Amino acid sequence: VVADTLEGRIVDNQVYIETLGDNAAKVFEQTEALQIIACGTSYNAALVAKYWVEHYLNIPCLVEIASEYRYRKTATIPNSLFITISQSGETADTLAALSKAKGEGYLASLTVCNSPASSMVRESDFTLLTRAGTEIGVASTKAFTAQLVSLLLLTISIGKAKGLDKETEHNIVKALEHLPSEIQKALDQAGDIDKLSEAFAEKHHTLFLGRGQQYPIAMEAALKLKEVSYIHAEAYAAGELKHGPLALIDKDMPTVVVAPNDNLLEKLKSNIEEVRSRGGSLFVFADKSAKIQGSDGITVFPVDSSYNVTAPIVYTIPLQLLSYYVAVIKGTDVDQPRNLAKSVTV
Ligand code: F1P
Repeated sequence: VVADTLEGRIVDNQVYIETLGDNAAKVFEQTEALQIIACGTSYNAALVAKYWVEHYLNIPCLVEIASEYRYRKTATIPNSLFITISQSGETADTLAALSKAKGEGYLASLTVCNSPASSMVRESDFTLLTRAGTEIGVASTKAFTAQLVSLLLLTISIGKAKGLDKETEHNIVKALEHLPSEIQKALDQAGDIDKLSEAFAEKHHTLFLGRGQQYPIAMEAALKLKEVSYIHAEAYAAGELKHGPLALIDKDMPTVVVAPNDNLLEKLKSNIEEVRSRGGSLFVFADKSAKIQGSDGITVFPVDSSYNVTAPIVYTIPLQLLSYYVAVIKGTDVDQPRNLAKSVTV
């Protein structure tokens, strides 16, 4: 899916996004802020984009859940671009937010969408197709990784119109080119995740922790576990632990930590210790180079990810697989979870 999403969009180390059309570059040149609106998994993708946009483009990126944005009095940052993200392109709240945005003074609207023939594509000025194919399952999985790849391509595209330096663009493109093989390596670990999932199936709750651009990945991992295995799961920015969630830690509360080897790793190691010293059992998805030791109470699952910028996409794979295998053990219907609909049109 990731390879399909990238296919033809990187040529000679440059990003080309044909579905956006020629006029997009003119709008991007004027763009001084982004407002992204989405629901569910698509909202978590938007939160990752916020980290990328503010880090690489140095412009504000506001992210809001569609069902909140559509009903409140909002204020628009001058010269901002309105973006919706949706797998189905038919989600009622996101469509209503798009319709509301038309009277709010945005430069233009753009949708990152998986369905070419959808209402969202029809109603938006620009479209960036995610090309994830048909999602059979109700819970978004391949649409999520395709959204992330698309949002990173979009970040570069906006960046180019706003003078992003060539070296940064080149480094991000290099990371994207290596992504399909990194994803494949993660998929090859499915058997190990299957074994790991046994530790979760009997539990009633799970905590997920992440920092920086991996915090939204922890949120998505918690959402997936909830959706397909019906285990109560919550995600926290690891720095928030001491502001409340630490009270939940005991031997019956597994804590999953997303721990790539980045500039936040040392902080994250202290958070791991905060949980371990209170008797919590930890499952740390860590970069091989992060040198996190497994011990009593700490199980380390190695993840191979060489590029910081694309690490959120790579770490998503084992976490999605974890939900899948827990659901298989519990015998829930992974493709059609109870009470959920593929396209939330009301
Ligand atoms: C949003 C969403 C999905 C979720 C489920 C219900 O849909 O919350 O993320 O997995 O399918 O709807 P969309 O706007 O991305 O189609």
